[in-house]
Amino acid sequence: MGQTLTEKILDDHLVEGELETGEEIGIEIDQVLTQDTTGTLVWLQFEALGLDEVQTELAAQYCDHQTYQFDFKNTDDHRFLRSAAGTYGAHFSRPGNGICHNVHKENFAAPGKTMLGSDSHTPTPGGLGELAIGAGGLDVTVAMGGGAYYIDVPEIVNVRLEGELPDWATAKDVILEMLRRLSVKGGVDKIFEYTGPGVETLSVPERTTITNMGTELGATSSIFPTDDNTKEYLSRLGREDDHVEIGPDADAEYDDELTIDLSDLEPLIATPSMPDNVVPVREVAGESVEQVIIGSCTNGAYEDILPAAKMLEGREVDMKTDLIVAPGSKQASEILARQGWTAEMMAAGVNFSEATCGACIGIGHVPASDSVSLRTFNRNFEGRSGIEDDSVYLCSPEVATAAAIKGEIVDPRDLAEELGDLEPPGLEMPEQYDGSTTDLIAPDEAVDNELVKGPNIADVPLKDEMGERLVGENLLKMGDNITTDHITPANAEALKFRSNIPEYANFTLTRVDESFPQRALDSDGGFLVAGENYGQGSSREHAALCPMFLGVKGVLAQSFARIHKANLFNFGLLPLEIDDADYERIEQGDQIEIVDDVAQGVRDGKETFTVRINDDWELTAALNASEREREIVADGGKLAHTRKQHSFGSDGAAPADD
Ligand code: MIC
Ligand code: SF4
Repeated sequence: MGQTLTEKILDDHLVEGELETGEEIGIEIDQVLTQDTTGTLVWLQFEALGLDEVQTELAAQYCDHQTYQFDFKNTDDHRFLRSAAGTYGAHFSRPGNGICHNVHKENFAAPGKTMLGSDSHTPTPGGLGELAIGAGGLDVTVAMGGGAYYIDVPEIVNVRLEGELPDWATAKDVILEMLRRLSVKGGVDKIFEYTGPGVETLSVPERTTITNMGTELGATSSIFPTDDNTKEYLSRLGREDDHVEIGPDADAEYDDELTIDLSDLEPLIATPSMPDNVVPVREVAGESVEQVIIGSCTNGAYEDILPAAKMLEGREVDMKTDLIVAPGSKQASEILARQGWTAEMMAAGVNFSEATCGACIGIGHVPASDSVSLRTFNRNFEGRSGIEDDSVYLCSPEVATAAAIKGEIVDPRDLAEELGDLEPPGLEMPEQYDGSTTDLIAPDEAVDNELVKGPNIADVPLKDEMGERLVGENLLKMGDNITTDHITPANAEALKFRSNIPEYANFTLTRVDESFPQRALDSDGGFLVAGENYGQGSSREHAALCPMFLGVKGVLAQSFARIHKANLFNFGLLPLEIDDADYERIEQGDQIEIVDDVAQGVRDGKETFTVRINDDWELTAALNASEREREIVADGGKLAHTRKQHSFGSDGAAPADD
């Protein structure tokens, strides 16, 4: 039987286990990506494990999320990251050089490689045939130390693309169509492999828009085969040597299949406040728009900004609307500036930002109260923009620019008809991506060789081994699709404490219940209860670490998002699954006791636990965990577990993780 592309790459990197759907395997990681708001913990944990040199082929540390440096704490984080990259042997991308996924795509993404990144949109280079997976920081730390990455082999879904995109429909509409069909939890534990005749009609930048936003499906990763388009793209980047021809065998068998006829697509938009609330743009046309932002790791590339520039030629941004362009990389900014497009756009009313995540997580350009903001981003979770009752829509650069011109949501096809001379801009790449690389410091150019820690950089808290008894109060009952932005927000006020867990913990779940951190601290510890897809969104391990710091011992949920569940294990919190009826019955404030010797049960492979509520009734909760995850959680988390299993020599000997 032939292999899928995913199976080929996994097979090539397999160090443990059987390549069977649902089985846990260990794979070797070639490349590692970290960014500023998750990277500080990654390096602190690298230090805590006693490792002294990066063991992967390549590691790159980016500074992209909080580049405005509102507080010295952010700047200290960046200085610490530069010192860690220099000390341990990673590339360092300076603040302002661009968003990790964009800069990585331009400089390092390579077909056939595996990558692990401490950011949920790590799968972006799947558009170039790299198998890239987002994970919690501690998993990234261990991989960077040379340890395997363990994962249950996901289902591999064949997404067959047919036809060709019509005018004004874009790659963003392909992924919005996937979200419309499958929802934000439709991709959990799945890898989407794109195949079919439609693939060759899409350029690499279009493919990376799709693989980037595959994360919003909850997917483990998304990947395209390589072809002449990949080769050409790499050669424009000056990296033709990285090209490898890879794809699935003709007789590959998939776990599932779906077809998208590209020629049926039309401009789509995700309405507030979930990326899967997708409708045709025409359904919401006429809605007045006060702010439009073109940028982010999904649609902030040169190829995304140029269409906006072309649409604005000879036109102006509507007077009631602000149009902000936040390029994904400084290279994109530099090339657009040299070509004169930046000046043209400025003259048309565009406000140019530095290359940063910024507004995507509510840092800068917070929308006005009671207003509509249209963004080319990937997430519109309620409140993420920096104001609680926000109204954020997600769309392509073409739809965004049309709205900026008209001052209201409009299908660009209708605007073109109204204006008479508005042509579909299409997709164009520069002859060569020839921006300067001064902001990327290679390991052999490192400027530091020891860690530099500011006063806000604290040690990572540890948890004790799991005991026999697990009891406590139900501290908070939540609904479905609780995001990591609800658990540990990423706005400017909170983000400066990403390297200081005791301080950051004060923000835990305050977006659901302001009194939560204090109540949790005042209690003798307890549990969280949630509905479906708990912990969707970001890879931030803080969403497990902060509750742990406040005394949370476990989470009872109907289901979990993949990365968050791994983070719960990694920090010693028990993720238990409960059914609908028990979820309905259990109430906030209830006393929860997990019956029997919990630690022993976890280690012995017990799959269900009896949970006594208020000494009055009982429910059965399931623990879906591998042997390895059971040992990790029972040891009190991965840091304690890894230390217990191995001692690392001063040569940076690799932790095998089990
Ligand atoms: C996000 O888009 O939510 C983030 C901010 O990039 C996060 C990472 C973080 O929380 O620092 C992600 O996607 O993992
Ligand atoms: Fe940055 Fe937004 Fe992309 Fe996250 S989703 S990496 S915050 S641009």
